[in-house]
Amino acid sequence: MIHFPDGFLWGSSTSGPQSEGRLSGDGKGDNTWDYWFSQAPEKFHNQIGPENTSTFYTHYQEDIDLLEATGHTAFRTSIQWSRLIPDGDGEVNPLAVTFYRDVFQRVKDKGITLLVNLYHFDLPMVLENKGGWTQRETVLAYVRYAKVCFEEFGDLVDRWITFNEPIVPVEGGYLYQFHYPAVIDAKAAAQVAYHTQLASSMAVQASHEINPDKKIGIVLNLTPAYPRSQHPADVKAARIAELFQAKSFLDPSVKGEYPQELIYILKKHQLMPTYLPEDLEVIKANTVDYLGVNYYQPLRVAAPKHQAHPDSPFFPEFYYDHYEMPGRKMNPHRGWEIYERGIYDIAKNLEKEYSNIEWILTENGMGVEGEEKFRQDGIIQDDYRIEFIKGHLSELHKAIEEGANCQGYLLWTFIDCWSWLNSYKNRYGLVELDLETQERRIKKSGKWFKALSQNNGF
Ligand code: BGP
Repeated sequence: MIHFPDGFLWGSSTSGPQSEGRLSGDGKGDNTWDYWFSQAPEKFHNQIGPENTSTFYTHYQEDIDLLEATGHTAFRTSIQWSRLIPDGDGEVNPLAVTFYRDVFQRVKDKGITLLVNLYHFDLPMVLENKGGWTQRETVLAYVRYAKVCFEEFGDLVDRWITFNEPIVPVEGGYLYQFHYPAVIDAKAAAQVAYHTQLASSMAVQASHEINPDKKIGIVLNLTPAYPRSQHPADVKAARIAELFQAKSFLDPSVKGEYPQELIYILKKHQLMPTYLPEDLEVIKANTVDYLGVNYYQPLRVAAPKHQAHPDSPFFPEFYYDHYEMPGRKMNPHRGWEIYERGIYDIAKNLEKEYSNIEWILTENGMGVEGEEKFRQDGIIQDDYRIEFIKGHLSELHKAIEEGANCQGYLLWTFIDCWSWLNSYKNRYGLVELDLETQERRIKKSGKWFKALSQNNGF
């Protein structure tokens, strides 16, 4: 039996835009996903858009009962900026305040630790139309929004989160075209990344002023970049991939400064963002109290085979190729590698290089396409998910025994939810969602997870 430390948190993560859905008269404004879907529904799997997410807005009372039924001692969701302040920087929507207060109160009444994220890829469209995160005005609007959240909900939230995986909208929106505005513009990408970091640091500052007793962190998708071999060229490729993928937010968020080598590369390619010297003081002085770590799959890279064409737009892949390791273990239902040891390596890296900062594993999970084929006697028999969780928990446990400062494990996700361009393609939940009827049914993993939580191990 593997036992976790007393008080270790067990639960799951979801987000507002992926679970709430929209109801006529709810006062929510459009965010970039609402707009993009209205313009290009064909980009979204089965043309299911953000309006039809898992109806948490109307089912939350029942869903919070399911948190208890699946053994949650912690739950993470996000506030939708476009619900609270529909145009991003104007009036507060009173219906949103009532909704979130009721949700948070009910979670608290069950004795569940509540983690609330302020931003999960969802920019109000009015701000996007003014240039979005390329503009400093968006930073200021975000900080105002964050302060409204701290003031309206600070009494109910246990831990705040400034952003979820901030590198993803940078890559998706400005390099690889899977988030709006889906352009290819590395200079804008660097500016957006910088403004997001500044917004996060300023929100940390505001939170510490308004709710000094509350911890605030940032959620990063961290994976070490594993080199193909120990050849110096492969090792260099991995070091640079990690600068872009992880250290671009990890270092300023935890250490208060950017890695010199990243600055050097950005300067070399004329990609340095515009900034004010005093911003760097703000970033330096307002590091996070804890980290959320999302981990699904490792990043494996090799030295690039080819040199970039001088006229090609800049991509981080000028410095590395993605690499598929022969014999890797796969989740064939999602097309992602499974590498449990990644958790241990992340934990060791945070322990050694980031002063053993407190952290929570805020996302880890197994997406499965066509999961209904695993239904037997009315229940999804997701033994593969149980094995996936156990494998990762074993590595996490080993790291904790050796001194890692991890305080909890949150699975992605609670109830199958909508996921950006993938919509409902990949199912991740402990609870199955019937898209036709909106009925919720606990999967085998949901029952197992309750036992895991009750036993504080397996
Ligand atoms: C994470 C995001 C989540 C969720 C998850 C699964 O990176 O934080 O919002 O989408 O990935 O992704 P997918 O459904 O594409 O497999």
